[in-house]
Amino acid sequence: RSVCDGGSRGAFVVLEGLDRSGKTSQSSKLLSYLEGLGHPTELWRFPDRSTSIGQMISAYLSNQSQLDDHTIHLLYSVNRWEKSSLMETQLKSGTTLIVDRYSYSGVAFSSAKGLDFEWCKAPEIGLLAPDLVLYLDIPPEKAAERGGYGGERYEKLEFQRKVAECYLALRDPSWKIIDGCQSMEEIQKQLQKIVLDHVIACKKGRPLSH
Ligand code: DGP
Ligand code: NA
Ligand code: NA
Repeated sequence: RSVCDGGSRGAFVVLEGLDRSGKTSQSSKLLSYLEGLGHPTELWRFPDRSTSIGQMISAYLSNQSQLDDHTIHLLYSVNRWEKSSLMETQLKSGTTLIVDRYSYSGVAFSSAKGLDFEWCKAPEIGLLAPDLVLYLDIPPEKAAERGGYGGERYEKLEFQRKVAECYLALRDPSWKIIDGCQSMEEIQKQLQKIVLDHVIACKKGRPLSH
């Protein structure tokens, strides 16, 4: 469903990958890059821990609370839904959004626990669709070596291996797969080119869809 009247708008760009794949650093570099070129840009991330739902997710991730796998799955989804109208407003006002994780994390991390793949996708249906999905591809072993696992619930090699398999099942040909083992500079160079192309296409009125 197309919701845009064709006017100039921002691009909705999602970065996905395993924990420690480098998404967060690359996202902030993209923000500076686009701002430097004069494109209004915001950095978003999911889970957004600032809302009350986000605080429940954060408590779960730091093992301060226990929740059934289905329950936490739905909370992550609610956390995206509660931000969706603001997201749409910002995009339509011409702001590009660089988003660190989205529905794909939702499906990959929960189906890695063994939840049904289709069940996991269901609550994401109808959310705004990104214009571009960038996947930072890094072997789970390599991510684990980066030594930055902060001790949150999912930051364990065995689990990240399963997440990697689920991302693979989820991938579609429109995703841009970036080799996350390259240098930070090389990765940023590749991301900048792809993202700028999309920012320009969206400015020219490519429709926004659900
Ligand atoms: P981050 O703040 O990006 O480190 O994300 C926290 C952790 O939560 C990370 O291990 C990835 C995981 N995660 C992110 N989004 C979702 C989601 O929608 N569902 C599930 N089950 N896990 C998610
Ligand atoms: Na994390
Ligand atoms: Na992260």
